Amino acid sequence: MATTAQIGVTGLAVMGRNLARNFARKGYSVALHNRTAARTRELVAQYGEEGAFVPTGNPAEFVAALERPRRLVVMVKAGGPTDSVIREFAPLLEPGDMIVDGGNAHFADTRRRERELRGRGIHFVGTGISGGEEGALHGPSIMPGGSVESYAALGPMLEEVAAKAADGSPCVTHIGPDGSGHFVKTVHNGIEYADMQLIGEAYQLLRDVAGYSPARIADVFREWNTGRLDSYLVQITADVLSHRDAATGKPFVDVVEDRAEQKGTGRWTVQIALDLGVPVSSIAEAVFARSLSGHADLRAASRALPGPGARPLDEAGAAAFARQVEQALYASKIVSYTQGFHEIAAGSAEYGWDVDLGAVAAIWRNGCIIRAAFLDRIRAAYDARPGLPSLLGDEGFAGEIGAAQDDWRAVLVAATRQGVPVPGFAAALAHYDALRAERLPAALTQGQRDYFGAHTYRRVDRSGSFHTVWGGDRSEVDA
Ligand code: NBP
Repeated sequence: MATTAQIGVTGLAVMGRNLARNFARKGYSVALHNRTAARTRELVAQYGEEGAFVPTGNPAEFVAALERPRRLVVMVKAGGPTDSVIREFAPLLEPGDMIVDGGNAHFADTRRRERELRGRGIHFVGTGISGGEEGALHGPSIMPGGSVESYAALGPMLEEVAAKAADGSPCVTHIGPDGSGHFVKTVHNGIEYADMQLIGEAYQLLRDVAGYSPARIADVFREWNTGRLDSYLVQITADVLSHRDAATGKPFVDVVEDRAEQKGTGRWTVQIALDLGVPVSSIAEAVFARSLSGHADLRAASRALPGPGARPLDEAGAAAFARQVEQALYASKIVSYTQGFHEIAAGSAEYGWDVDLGAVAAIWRNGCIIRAAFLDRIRAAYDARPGLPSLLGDEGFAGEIGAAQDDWRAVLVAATRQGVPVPGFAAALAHYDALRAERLPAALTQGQRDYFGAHTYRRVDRSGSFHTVWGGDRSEVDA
């Protein structure tokens, strides 16, 4: 077979198919392969007119169809299938070729695969791709990790197919070596969980405390979407809330089971944060909230537990409360992004990736699920101060949170009084207050640990480690 394709995609389910079409529509010749050949045939039959596709029937044909250095994109189910595809294709490749894993891999798997393939001279490019099937087709946000050489060969093509931010720049950047791209994609998804949870809490408060209908709440979200909360998730929230179920005529949101799934990446964000010792409490609460929602038996058994009665607000009170909820949502959002960026900074430091946080914010401005006007502000904050230890240290965000905090606290008081669960808002405010605190009860914790386990403590007034002889005369000794 002639060497004709500039890039190849193996794994032609929704994501791979649409990404292959995106490359072809941008003028690249694209070799196609899928374990089950019918998918390859279907793609060519349905979309063959869109560009130069080179369908192939087996791995050897696929590899032979690619120009060198080969760019081989793998879009199969993450985990075992990715390893089996690598086992199948790597022996057919030559030094300098690239395997681009666009699946949702765990970054530790990506580090392992990159190390193994590096030994054979093959570049393994673990690449986060966000935007779902529409994004894959029209322009996703792309987070590639891997060698500098591989980005030189691949980057220009990724820049063509990626989403473009409002200023025209492509939503892709070389994140850093080995697993950095998949790490950043994982945290993106964790932040997405938090965003969705916070929006959900705002909705529930407007429903239960303000007494608004879903259609009215949709209007509120539409209005918020014209301001600083302007984002894809707020926009689709308004659409979902205004939708009526055709079968019953009821609001769609009232006929959907209130049980959500928590899949790999949200959970990984929290697990990785625990390993790195990074407090991502808002993200963790979002994962736990989904998990709680799925415990149907536990919820059924607890439904009769006592709680406060409803205290309906009048029209003016409800409108004032809605304005407070906007403040609480925005302030909580700043905190959850602060936590997510902290996690990326910690991963970058741990693994020596040197991730540019401003560049990460820039490529999330479009194409991905958390795309939002807000990300331009985050990019500007990191660009102005690349070593910014926390987004809350940015004057602009600190000022906005300062202005929001009274309303934020008032919303939590109202939620608690009326028994509306707001774990995301509450965790975000607790995080904020803990960071502000002059003294934390960790001093007491250290005292307890020293009491029962002689774990020692440090003093505020002298260097060194100390232990108090609790069971004896309570004298203090150097430890
Ligand atoms: P799926 O995750 O559903 O995977 C289906 C594809 O994997 C098919 O092409 C299938 O081939 C192939 N495959 C499997 Br399963 N086992 C295989 C094996 N042992 N060897 C070779 N091929 C195998 O597809 P998707 O939803 O298009 O997602 C693709 C990747 O993109 C996943 O890693 C996903 O996490 C990631 N992702 C998805 C989204 C999204 O919105 N869906 C967004 C971002 C990233 P077959 O046709 O022969 O069964």
